[in-house]
Amino acid sequence: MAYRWTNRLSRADVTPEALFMNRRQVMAAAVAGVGLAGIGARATADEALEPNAWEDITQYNNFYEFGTGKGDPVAYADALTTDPWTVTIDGMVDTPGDYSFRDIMAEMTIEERIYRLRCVEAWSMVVPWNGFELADLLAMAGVKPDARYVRFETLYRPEEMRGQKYRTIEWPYVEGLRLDEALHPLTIMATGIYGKTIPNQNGAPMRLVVPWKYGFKSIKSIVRITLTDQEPLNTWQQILPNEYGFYANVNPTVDHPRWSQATERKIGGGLFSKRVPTLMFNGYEEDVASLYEGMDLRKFY
Ligand SMILES: Nc1nc2c(c(=O)[nH]1)N[C@H]1C(S)=C(S)[C@@H](COP(=O)(O)O)O[C@H]1N2
Ligand SMILES: [Mo]
Repeated sequence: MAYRWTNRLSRADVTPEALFMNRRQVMAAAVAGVGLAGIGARATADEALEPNAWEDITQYNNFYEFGTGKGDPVAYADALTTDPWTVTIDGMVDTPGDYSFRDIMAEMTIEERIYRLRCVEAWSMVVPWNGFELADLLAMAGVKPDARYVRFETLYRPEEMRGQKYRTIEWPYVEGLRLDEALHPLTIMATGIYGKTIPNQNGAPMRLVVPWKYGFKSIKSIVRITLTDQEPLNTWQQILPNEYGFYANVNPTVDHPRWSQATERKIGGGLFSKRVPTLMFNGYEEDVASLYEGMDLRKFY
């Protein structure tokens, strides 16, 4: 605990809560503005008026379980029952079993971590998470020496997660980390944001946060954690292997095949604000670069 990371952000850096919660509407309003301005003065004044980027931002969806429409998670996530909640921890652990979320919470120490969140679609925010280190949870179950990876699964419950009635992706949503990434003190399980219990739309009751990786690695509403010696095949890698890899480390020098990763649009920076440069490992280079020493980050994207 009390781990000090290099890139300490402060309260002043945090994306205002209203913007964090209403980012879809904010972005949609920005696009409407662009539409009205046409290619007039206002549009040309915006150096970053890239139609594709706008489209990527407004059409992003960050909780496919509730649908692919941009407002779906906010509109439909309330239907999810998060109490009681059971997390199965299995595979290469000493004490596999079903752990109730309440029991987990009773064991863990909750602290605040202010982290950057950089989506693969080139937008970013600064989020004050509340949570505990994943390493502490894994220690509860006891990791066996042969384990090398951790595989995570989101709940599959189509009665409450209406997006799961459609085969947009192969359910359940799956993510994975190498064991050393999972045990890194920056890696947390978030149970709150902005000092409150985490809202359903953001992955209640418990979601992963790995701040040096693209947002899609931060799997929401986790029900299963499996220790394994096989590299897990994560959802986006399975659907679009040329675009999304296993590692998904934030890296401004490795572009997505369809857009640049050199810069990002900071939510809260103003509707027509300049894009800001994307930082290597999302600004956590000093903390995590050693995990990838000698690896070709272009190959292991
Ligand atoms: N189960 C699940 N987890 C998910 C997603 C998803 O669709 N389903 N979207 C991911 C993506 S692409 C991002 S950017 C983050 C967004 O988290 P936020 O909505 O809390 O900002 O959640 C990630 N976790
Ligand atoms: Mo994302």
